[in-house]
Amino acid sequence: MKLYGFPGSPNTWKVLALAQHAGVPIELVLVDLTKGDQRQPAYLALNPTGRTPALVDGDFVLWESTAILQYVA
Ligand SMILES: N[C@@H](CCC(=O)N[C@@H](CS)C(=O)NCC(=O)O)C(=O)O
Repeated sequence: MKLYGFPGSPNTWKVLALAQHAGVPIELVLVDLTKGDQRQPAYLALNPTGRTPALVDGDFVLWESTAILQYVA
């Protein structure tokens, strides 16, 4: 699984915290909010809201951090 997010964001951090606590391996892919990466077409194709985080698990894409928490759990 890959988590597209920004480490300084609580919505990214809480997913990483749960994954670490639960022993679920997740690779963080940096979406640099300070550089506007969240508004680039490649990211908007994953998450049209332009907000982080977004989870990618194979062909499955999920956004909204609370939904991602439930999926990881
Ligand atoms: N309801 C969304 C909120 C996501 C959100 O607001 N993310 C912020 C970072 S904590 C963001 O990406 N902000 C960048 C922007 O709005 O341009 C969730 O829980 O995932």
